[in-house]
Amino acid sequence: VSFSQQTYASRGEKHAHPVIKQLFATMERKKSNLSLAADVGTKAELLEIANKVGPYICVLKTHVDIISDFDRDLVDQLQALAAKHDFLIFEDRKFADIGNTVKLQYGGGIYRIADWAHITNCHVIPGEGIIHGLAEVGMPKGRGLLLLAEMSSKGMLATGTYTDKNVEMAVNNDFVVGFIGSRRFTEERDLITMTPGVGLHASDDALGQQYRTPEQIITENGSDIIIVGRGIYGPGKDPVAEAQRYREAGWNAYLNRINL
Ligand code: 5FU
Repeated sequence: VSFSQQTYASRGEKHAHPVIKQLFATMERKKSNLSLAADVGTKAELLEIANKVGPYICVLKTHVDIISDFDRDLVDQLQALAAKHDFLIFEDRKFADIGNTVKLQYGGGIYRIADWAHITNCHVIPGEGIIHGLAEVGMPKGRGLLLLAEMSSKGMLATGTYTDKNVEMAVNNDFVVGFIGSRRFTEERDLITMTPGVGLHASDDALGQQYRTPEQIITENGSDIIIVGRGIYGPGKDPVAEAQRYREAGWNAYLNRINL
């Protein structure tokens, strides 16, 4: 039976990676396959939305390098919110350099991403060494890595053999727990997919972002988690009401899938 037809709970029980075990258990407890893309510019705004929307999400996705007043206290407070509301933290860093450099970027600098992000991601454009470099830092800390097998934006170049190579590298590296992309890519090791570019009735933005619905992504394509940003906190929106809506839409799409 394909992993797409199994429950998150049963996949979590069998999963070999501690982060994904924890993730599936959280998803089942909260009945949520929703990740919030919290692209706000200040520490106060990030903490506010994480606290408000936290009860409805399984993963908080961050871009820490857009926070103008980032500091260590932000990380401490985010971790406290992750514990309070039961969610994981995914820093959408998109590493893309040689193994030795990404090692320094992941473990060090101002952000010290490996110290607090359960999950991060990378492009495999430099070759497999990028995974090995990140694994040296992240594996001992029990972290997990997603590969950018596809992107959501118009004209993106991650297609065909490049996408296939992502899948091959993921299967062969235990530090990799899944993909960013639009669908389920493989039945090996239950590698998960998280999908950005999700909107209930959003039109594509002016800078190339393309949106699909939770039904297309979860029910039809077999992805595991929807990532939603502006659909939740865009102009004029009530973030709590929208998060509840997306959580319900994502969960119903999942129920429809496992009942197929
Ligand atoms: F890898 C990707 C991708 O292919 N598309 C994306 O949109 C990541 N993203 C991120 O998801 C992007 O950086 C934003 O943080 C988020 C989408 O936000 P939106 O407001 O829902 O469009």
